[in-house]
Amino acid sequence: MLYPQSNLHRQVIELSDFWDFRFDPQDIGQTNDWQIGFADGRPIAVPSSWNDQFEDGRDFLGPAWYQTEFALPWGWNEKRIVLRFGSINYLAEVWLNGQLLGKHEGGHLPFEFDVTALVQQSGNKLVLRVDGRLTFDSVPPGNVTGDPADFFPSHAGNHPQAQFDFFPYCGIHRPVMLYAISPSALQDVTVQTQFTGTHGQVNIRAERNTDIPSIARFHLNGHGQHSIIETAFSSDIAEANIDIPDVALWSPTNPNLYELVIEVLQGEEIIDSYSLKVGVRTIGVDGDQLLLNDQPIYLNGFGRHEDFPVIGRGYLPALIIKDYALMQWIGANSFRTSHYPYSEQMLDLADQLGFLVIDETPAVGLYFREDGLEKRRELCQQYLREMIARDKNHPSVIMWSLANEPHSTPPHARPFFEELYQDAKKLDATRPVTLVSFLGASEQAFEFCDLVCLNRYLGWYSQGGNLDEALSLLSTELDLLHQKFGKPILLAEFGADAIPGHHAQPPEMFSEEYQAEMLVRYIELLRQKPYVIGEHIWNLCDFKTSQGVTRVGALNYKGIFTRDRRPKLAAHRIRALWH
Ligand code: GCB
Repeated sequence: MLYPQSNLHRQVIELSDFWDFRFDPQDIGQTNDWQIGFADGRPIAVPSSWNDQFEDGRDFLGPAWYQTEFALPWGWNEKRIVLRFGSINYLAEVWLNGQLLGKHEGGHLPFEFDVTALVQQSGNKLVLRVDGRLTFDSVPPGNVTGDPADFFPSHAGNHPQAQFDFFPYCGIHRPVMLYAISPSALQDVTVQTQFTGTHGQVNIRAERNTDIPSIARFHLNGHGQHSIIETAFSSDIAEANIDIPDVALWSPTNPNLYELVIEVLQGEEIIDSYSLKVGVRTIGVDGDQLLLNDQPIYLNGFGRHEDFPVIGRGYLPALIIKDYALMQWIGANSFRTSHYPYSEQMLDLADQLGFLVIDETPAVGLYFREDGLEKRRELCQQYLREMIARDKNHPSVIMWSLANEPHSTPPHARPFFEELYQDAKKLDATRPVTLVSFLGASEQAFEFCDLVCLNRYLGWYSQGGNLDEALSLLSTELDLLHQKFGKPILLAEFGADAIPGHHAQPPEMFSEEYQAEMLVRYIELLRQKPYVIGEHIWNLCDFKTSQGVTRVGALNYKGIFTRDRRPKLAAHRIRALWH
């Protein structure tokens, strides 16, 4: 899926603004024809979560209604016009001028509709019904009833109820865009790269929805390279392999990017053009190592969240810059998009700044009771397809994560994830595929995943306050996991809550000293294990979650920065280790 862009042949406008909004607790909107337009709306900022914008409705998860009006810019006649939503949590239904365009389930991933036949020059009325309610068969799930043993550790008593530990923010979270392209414009581009010695190669596949005879012209520029290659479309596909005799590889220390421009020509006329940044790099697992450009790479970084006061999970460009500044300051080289795909802009900057990203689907807190399993399977497959379609061209994305902490002990969890693993490999054979688990040796997916990603909180949820015992257990477990699976291990989460300003010497739980000591001792241990390929601290920043007895102020305090991005003691200690 191509991110919209403006150039001589394409134009994009954003509909981000103040829109009209209504909560619909009785779910009466559809029977009262709100899809045509509704009265008594109040203003709301789009994009952003609705939860923290008003005095009422913080814990209300839906349904709710949005509406706005727009006119087309000058010159869009005879273009294909597409309406694109970057992320809406969780279920969106969309009407344009009273006509249903369609539905999309699942937040954090984009979807779009061709609106050419429906859109007018002016006075267009766009209406959305957004439902953030979590059900036992949604992914991620919420309001799961039954035997807690089926889904331990559980967040069941928390409010609002979700099967995961972050606030279930709802609404239109990323920009809404309208774009115009030629009816025979490019629909998709896939770039894969490889190299031998100093010789690089970029393989490009361009796709469109028409078989009108056309030529694709590929330009690749940068780092002394100026190539132009032309190939005719064979039906709807055109492919090119571009050689780079003296390649500047992409890596965290040298995030070299080339500029690829693809033009589509019908006769002499250029009817479309699309540009993309390309980083030439390879990634793979070999024995106990993770190899970037054939060299072992060690990941130091974080699990994170898209989360900030007032805006909730809404797109906030300054926050993205700030978080990269903090990660650079502390010396991180990587992060996981726990527990859902982050914005496209986050990945663009990872390409540019040289961060390695484990891209995770929204499948957090999955459980395996039979009821609803088919629906959960379909949603997981859909999210994986959508995530790979969106993010496949980013050099920064080095791995796909199928899920976080599924309750995957039942035997049928194995074929469930094996199928998803195969799907991921079919969609993209160039990246390792993993799953992040708390189960350890009993995680069936570790048998076929390319590497083991483990979450551990010894010294916190168990062995609280007793770091000597915690570290000794961790050491034994890691060795056993390595013996059993024979794969590299990433400690994908470890951490302790620290209330900012709370101190204790000797260190005690919840103090900044305890958090710092626990993290440093974990890292010292991990560095002694040759098969450990990385350490991802949980979490970069404190973040909002549902209310419950283990979450003071409805926050998870495992950040080594506060929610407003100030360092705790641990941040300084980790910086000393990572530089
Ligand atoms: C985990 C989860 C993460 C939680 C964390 C915690 O294992 O993956 O979503 O926030 O533990 O702090 O309990």
